[in-house]
Amino acid sequence: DFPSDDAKYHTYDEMTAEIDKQIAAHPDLISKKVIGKSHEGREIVAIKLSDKVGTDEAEPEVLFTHHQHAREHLTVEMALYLLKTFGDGYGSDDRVTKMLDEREVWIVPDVNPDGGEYDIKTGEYQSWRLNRQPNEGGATGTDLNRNWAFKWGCCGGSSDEPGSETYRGPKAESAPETTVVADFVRGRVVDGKQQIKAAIDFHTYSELVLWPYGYTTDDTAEGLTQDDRDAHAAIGEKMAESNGYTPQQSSDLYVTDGSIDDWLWGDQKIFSYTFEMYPSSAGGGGFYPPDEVIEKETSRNKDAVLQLLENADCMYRSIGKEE
Ligand code: 0X9
Ligand code: CA
Ligand code: CA
Ligand code: CA
Ligand code: ZN
Repeated sequence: DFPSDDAKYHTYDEMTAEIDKQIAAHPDLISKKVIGKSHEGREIVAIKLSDKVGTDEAEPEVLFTHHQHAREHLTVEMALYLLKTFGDGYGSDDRVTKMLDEREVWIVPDVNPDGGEYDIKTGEYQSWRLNRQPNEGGATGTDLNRNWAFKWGCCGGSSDEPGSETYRGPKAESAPETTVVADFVRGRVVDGKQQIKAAIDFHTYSELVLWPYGYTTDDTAEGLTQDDRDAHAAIGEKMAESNGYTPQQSSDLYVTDGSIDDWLWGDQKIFSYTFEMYPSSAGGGGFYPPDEVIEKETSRNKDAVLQLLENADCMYRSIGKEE
């Protein structure tokens, strides 16, 4: 379990109970489906929020993913915050109501449940990042955010050594957790069209809003035109204005390959962002900020999330170009 000082954080079971409670309170608005299982057999779920939640309507879809990295527990709280804010805000909060009427929101609250549970198992944090899949040679774990099937292992932005904190796995999508989420995203292609238009993958920490690509420091690249880059940047900068994070291309931080944001854009043409949440530096608690900050640091992203939803029908409007 979490250390008693941090009891407000949710374990996997507590997260599941909270999701089920929100669904019971708002059955017309929230549903969930099990999209697959982790290496150790835990259910990975996708929560859907929309009016007429039981119907696949022709509305832009937006995806939020959380907790690829085990020790980044604040991102699960971010998912639960979104669930509560949208569930309870429908009918009273005008922006929320409009977005649930006109969008379909998907939340994958826990991409790496095995790693997350391992990190808190002893009651003392383990600083664990990876999943819990064994490797040849004895080291455990793959960095899920280096395991995606776009430019996998291309560019020195990951490691081929089991035991490394950025071990990319023996091949792309070798981790079941990656495949489960990738299959879910691929499954949102209906009549040849990807329904998901935009996405945020939540991490901690550094207070950043990042956009593709991570594999190259070039601003544009194959499949990422100047307009694509400019629209990512325009909306990324506006979102960062609202939460006070720093906006930049992800490779400005450091080069990565096989990360989810590059795959979402490069393979699926989904506008994709990585948010690095609180704190801005190790001084604020690093990967383990105290539970007292959860409310403030999750609600801090409400406006940014609404902005992304509001732009999702036409991301190019942000640069004065309708599609
Ligand atoms: O290295 C990562 O995967 C992310 N940082 S973290 O400290 N949470 O591990 C940053 C990923 C940003 N996206 C890309 N660089 N593509
Ligand atoms: Ca506390
Ligand atoms: Ca709907
Ligand atoms: Ca739909
Ligand atoms: Zn991370």
